[in-house]
Formats: sequence, C-alpha cells, structure tokens
Amino acid sequence: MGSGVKTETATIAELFEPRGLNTPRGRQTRTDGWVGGRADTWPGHYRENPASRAGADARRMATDGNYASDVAEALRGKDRVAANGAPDAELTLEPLSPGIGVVVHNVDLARPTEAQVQGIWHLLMERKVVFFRDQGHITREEHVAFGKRFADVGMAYGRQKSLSARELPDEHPEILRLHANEARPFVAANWHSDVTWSDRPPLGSILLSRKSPPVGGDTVFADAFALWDSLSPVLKTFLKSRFAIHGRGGRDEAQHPICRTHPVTGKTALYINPTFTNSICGMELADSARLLAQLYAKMYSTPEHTCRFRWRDGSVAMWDNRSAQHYAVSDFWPHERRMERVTLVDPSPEDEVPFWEDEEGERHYSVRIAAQEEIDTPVEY
Ligand SMILES: O=C(O)CCC(=O)C(=O)O
Ligand SMILES: [Fe+2]
Repeated sequence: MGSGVKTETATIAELFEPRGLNTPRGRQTRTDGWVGGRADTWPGHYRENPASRAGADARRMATDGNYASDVAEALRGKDRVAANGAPDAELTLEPLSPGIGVVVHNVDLARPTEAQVQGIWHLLMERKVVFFRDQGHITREEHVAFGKRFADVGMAYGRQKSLSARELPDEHPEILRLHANEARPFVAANWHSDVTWSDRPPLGSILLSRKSPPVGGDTVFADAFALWDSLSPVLKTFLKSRFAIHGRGGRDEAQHPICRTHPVTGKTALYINPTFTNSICGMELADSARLLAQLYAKMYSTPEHTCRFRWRDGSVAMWDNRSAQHYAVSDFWPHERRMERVTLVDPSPEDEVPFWEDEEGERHYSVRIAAQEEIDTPVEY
C-alpha cells in the first residue's frame, strides 16, 4: 500500500505522522522523531518514557509551573528507584541510564544469599538488564548454579542445543560459548531478542566475559517497554492485536504477538526484531516490509532507550528477553573476545510461550507454524 492508501484503521501517513513531525518544511527533508531524531511523537508520553525528558512538552512546561513540577517530581522518583531498587538486599547500585540497566556491586555470584537473589530478580524486572563486575573466578558449574536460582537452565539456545550444524559439540550443552578472534570474527551485531524463531523463546541469559578485547566489543541493550510506549496511540491501536512471523534464514517458524505482555510485570513490550522477524501477519509482504522498516528505524534511533555496557574480564550481563533487546558491537576485530552464556527458560509452561493479554484479561499466545522437527533442526547461514 502506498501512503494515502487506507488500511483498516488508518493510512500509513497517519500511523507515522501523529503530530506532523515528519512533514517536511521548506527544503527540509529530515524525518524528525524517526531517524536520528527525538522519539516524542505524541504529547504526554513523558511519564512513561525517558526519551522525552528533554523537551517533549517544553512549551507547556514553560507556561504551566504546576505541570512542570509535577512531571519533575515523578521523574525524580523514578531516578530514586533506579538508584535504590533493592533496599533489603544490601546491594550497591550504579544505574547505567534512567530507564534500563544497572551495575550491581557487593555480590559474589559463586555464593549469593537468598536476599541477594531476590533483590537481583527484582532489579532485573525493573531494569531489564543487570550487570556485575569481577566474577571471573566462577566456574562453569557455579555459573549454571547461579542461573538455577532464578529459573530452569536450558541448553545453549534454550530448548535447543545448537543453532547451526557447524557448531562444535560441547561437553557442557547448557553453556553457549561465543568466541571471536582474528580467525573467527563472528559476533551477534544485529538487534534481537534471543531465539524468537522458537515458539518457546528463553526467558533470559547470563553472559560472562572470560576474555574481553582491549577496546570495543561493548553490548548495547534497548528497553522494549520504552520501544512500545514511544509509539503513537494510532500506531499502537494498529499493532495491538497483530502477530508477526519469525524464523531463521527466511523460514517461517513461529508466530508471536507484536505487542507482548510481560508475564511478571504485565507491561507491554514491542516484540519484533530485524534478525528473526520475517513479516507481519495479514499484510501484503511489501506493506509489511515497509512498516517493519519504519518501525526498526524508529526503534533503533533513540539512544535514550538504551544502555551500553563496556566489558572487562569477569564482567557479567543478565538480561530479560521479554523486556530487552541487545546488539553486540562488532568493532573489536582482530582482538579476542570470549564469552560464555547460561540460558534461562521459564519453568511455567503458561508463561514460557509469549502472549498478548487483551483488555478482558484473555491471553493470545504465540503459535508454532513449522513442524517441531524442523524447529529442532539446526540451519545453515
Ligand atoms: O556477545 C554479546 O555481547 C551478546 C551475544 C548475544 O547476542 C547473546 O549472547 O545472546
Ligand atoms: Fe543474543
């Protein structure tokens, strides 16, 4: 559909120009609010979304002092939560950005107390990704044991041992080894949430750096709740009940809600990614490709929705795949970067399968659309 052509509820132009921000003026051709611009595409989302702190409603704030102080107090409160999120667990916190990511100090992952485990889980739900430093002493067994304090530990890809037939067999099928060096330059430099080609994608991961490059190789995380929140109300309505098809290597394997309800927090995440999402169900392929391209341009051009972690030997990142996406920055070759990952799967069968919960509380679950044997078979890239 070209712009101006009617979809069921809105034109593509209406979906993407709720405040006319993309309307060029004079000789201006940039697309404010979409690529390399502020994400404040609709008035009033400042309460949900850190990306609009610097000026979304600047005009109203300048003229209405009560409104400005009300907003300021709400945001200061959020910042206090980010800095003191787990008061009982005696953890020292270093938030990486207002919305996502926190470094947790004062904990030894080889022997965390029960209060610390609970505090870390609470922080993971609030911050979407938590980080630890100086954990290089933990053994593979301790890495797995730490994961088991939170959920079931799956195989390298959650329910599956290997992604590609080329991967070497490993005596620890639950440890995914991501080794890059001069001879093996591969790193996951593409935005994604893990294993969305499966109808049962893993809950999260605990990634440990055994060897970090002297420069480069950071990992960037994006807040999938903020990605959803920053869409215009018109676009949210258009996407709300829709599903997208995901798979590896262009195969169609699973169908997931685009708007995913988090099973613990009940918050809504935008659950599409350019690595595994093939198309939006019920749309012509060309229309779907255009809409996905515009969504990705918006999703990945807002630094306020992200945090960036600089690895050192022994650093750990623990993320929630239901609320965050990630991207490993591929700028360290030819240096060595050796990572080991433990993958968490949700022990609850109802919560493990992604769903969207509608206004009546009914859950609309993901659907497997390839045969189970096909999904269980590694693919070649
Ligand atoms: O290497 C990294 O930093 C992240 C790799 C990745 O995408 C993963 O472990 O899921
Ligand atoms: Fe990943």
